[in-house]
Amino acid sequence: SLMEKQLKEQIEAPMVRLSYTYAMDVVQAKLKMINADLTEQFDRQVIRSMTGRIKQTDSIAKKLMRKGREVTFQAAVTTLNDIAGIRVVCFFCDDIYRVADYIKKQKDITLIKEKDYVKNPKKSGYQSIHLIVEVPVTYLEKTTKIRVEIQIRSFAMDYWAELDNQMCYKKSAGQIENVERETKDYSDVIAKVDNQMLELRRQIEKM
Ligand code: 0O2
Repeated sequence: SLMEKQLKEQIEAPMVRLSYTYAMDVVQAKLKMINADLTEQFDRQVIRSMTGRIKQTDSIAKKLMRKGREVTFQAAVTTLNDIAGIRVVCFFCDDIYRVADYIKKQKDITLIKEKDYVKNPKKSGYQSIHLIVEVPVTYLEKTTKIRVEIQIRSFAMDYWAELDNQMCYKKSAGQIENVERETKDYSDVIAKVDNQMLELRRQIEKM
């Protein structure tokens, strides 16, 4: 449609994309420092991997429609928190809170919203911590605040989320009763193993 064409033109404009890229780079640079700090402190690798992406225009359009919003650039930049997204995967489930706390302490990154889907998993079984942060991006005289969604999860939570994403999330299979129940059950099983591995690490650390 014309609206989608306009959205595409505006959201894919070089200066817009570069602003989102810049904000993601700032957050990723911070996370690398946090990782170095934590790794030194605990004498083990804390972050396993970190990835960043800019949401594709068709996903932006779909999400706006899902949320009952107009498919416009204005609606996208004001209502969507995850146009820029970073995923941080930690080895252990206690580390995700350490990373989250360190991000929250950074003076140049403002926390807008926090969702703890580890303490309160989604109905699907999805677990992660989501931090929505705002990063100031200055070019010439003008400063724009760019929002970035940081998803922090354990290696085990990531395994579940990746497979769920491939098989169920946003797909009709996710609504089939036994599929829905099984994915939720496996999420609980994985969370149990995740905690047992953490317990084991703590025992080893005491040895
Ligand atoms: P994609 O394709 O991964 O980008 P907000 O607007 O901030 O209040 P939002 O974004 O509407 O909240 O919802 P939420 O649930 O806080 O965060 C949505 C993101 O979390 C999703 O992004 C997924 O990445 C992830 N997620 C949420 N629920 C599930 C789930 O059940 N399974 C999996 N695998 N991932 C999930 P998008 O944009 O929906 O999708």
